[in-house]
Amino acid sequence: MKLYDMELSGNCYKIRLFCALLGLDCESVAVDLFKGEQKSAAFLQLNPRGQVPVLDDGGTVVWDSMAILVYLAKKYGGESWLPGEAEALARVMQWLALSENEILYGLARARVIKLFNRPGDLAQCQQLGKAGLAVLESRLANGSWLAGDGPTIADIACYPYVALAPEGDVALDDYPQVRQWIARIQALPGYVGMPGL
Ligand SMILES: N[C@@H](CCC(=O)N[C@@H](CS)C(=O)NCC(=O)O)C(=O)O
Repeated sequence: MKLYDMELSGNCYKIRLFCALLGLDCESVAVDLFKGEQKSAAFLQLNPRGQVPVLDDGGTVVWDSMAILVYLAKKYGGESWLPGEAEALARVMQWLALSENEILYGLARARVIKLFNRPGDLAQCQQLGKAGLAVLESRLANGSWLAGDGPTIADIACYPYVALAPEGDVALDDYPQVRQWIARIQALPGYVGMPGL
């Protein structure tokens, strides 16, 4: 299994983390985003969006971190990571939606504006990110994990950019439940970190 990867990308880290938790061997193939390798003709054959992460599992190519988490959970993870029952599956999907909206366009974007000097409205991203954190905080006041009694891919999808929020100048001091949830994820057997975590 190969992951087209970038070390500082939280979206790529989601996949490295999930593979580690599942005990899967995954070779990392570095893609240099600063040189624009993700827009090369060869890479666009893998992902027409021109983004990492992309997974190649023995010729099955899947792009987008959310889709890759679903693929890995279904193929190698089992029911606990992605349940099939209607309500339980919908609960996971709710948090995947949050990960691709408030977390990606809020917290992750604030981080790239600060860390990589990317253009964007920092204050607006921080405000959106905080709205997402408030939703997480209220859920985690009533449960240890986002979508059920144990960890699911919802937790893996939300975790990286929430834990990295201080790199976008969004402090986690006001979100004690979120901080405890971060500690619970970091205590999972097989957990691996990334730069900044
Ligand atoms: N929704 C996508 C977002 C992927 C994404 O934004 N990837 C970034 C790195 S974190 C990227 O490749 N950026 C380079 C570009 O867009 O040119 C996912 O979850 O995989």
